[in-house]
Amino acid sequence: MTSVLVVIPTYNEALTIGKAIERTRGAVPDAHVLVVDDASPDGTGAIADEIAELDEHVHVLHRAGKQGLGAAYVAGFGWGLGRGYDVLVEMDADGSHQPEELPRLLHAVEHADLVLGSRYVPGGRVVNWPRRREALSRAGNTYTRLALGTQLRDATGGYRAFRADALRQLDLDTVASQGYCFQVDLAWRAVHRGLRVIEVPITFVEREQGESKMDGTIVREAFVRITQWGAAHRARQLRELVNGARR
Ligand SMILES: Nc1nc2c(ncn2[C@@H]2O[C@H](COP(=O)(O)OP(=O)(O)O)[C@@H](O)[C@H]2O)c(=O)[nH]1
Ligand SMILES: [Mg+2]
Repeated sequence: MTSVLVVIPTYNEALTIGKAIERTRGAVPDAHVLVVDDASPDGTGAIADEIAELDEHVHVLHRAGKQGLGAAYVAGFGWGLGRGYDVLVEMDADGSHQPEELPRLLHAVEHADLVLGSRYVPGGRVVNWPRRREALSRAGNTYTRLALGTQLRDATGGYRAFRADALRQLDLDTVASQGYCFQVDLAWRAVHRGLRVIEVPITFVEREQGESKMDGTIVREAFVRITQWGAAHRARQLRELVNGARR
């Protein structure tokens, strides 16, 4: 049977983490959950520890301080790959990603290397997001498609399932992306390697409790890095074209 680890990064999610774990355990009872907490000042890590003590399917990885979503996932994936899970899932703690949709992602990853939960394919939806936030997300995805020349509709989303053997091919030790461009980074690495990446529709629901950690630094990092990856990709294509013409 396939063993599944759902990795949930947290920073100040004391209000949401309990519910996220409970819903995940209910939706996919066989799966294990790993909370990766960056020493949240609001005590999220201690709440997760209490749950883990009572439930052997729940684990907690404590990190020294806030180092960004990307670093938290790299650490969580390392933990899970080292323990031999077959499938690793990314999921937010804040209720935006609905655990009840996870069985569909897990079903899809039986025939793919990476499944992206997608807000922007037919059937996908965004609920309660301020219009500005949705516009930013859509613009980010359009820019990503143009810069990298991919077909992906939602490369910035954070609800995904990876096959472990696919994840091992993505050279996680070289990932430097800290914020949400971590998501684009991994999707791009997977596409670039020729892995099977598919999108399945999800309904993303804006959080009702706690606060978003999204800020201008995260948006700028994403813009700069995606532009660099795109330029490097175009330069490579151009070199191949010139070399091909010479031959
Ligand atoms: N461990 C860790 N988790 C983080 C960090 N930044 C964000 N998160 C978590 O990543 C998930 C998505 O963040 P969120 O603020 O909801 O982003 P938004 O949905 O784009 O507004 C949540 O579970 C956060 O608690 C971080 O620096 N470290
Ligand atoms: Mg959120």
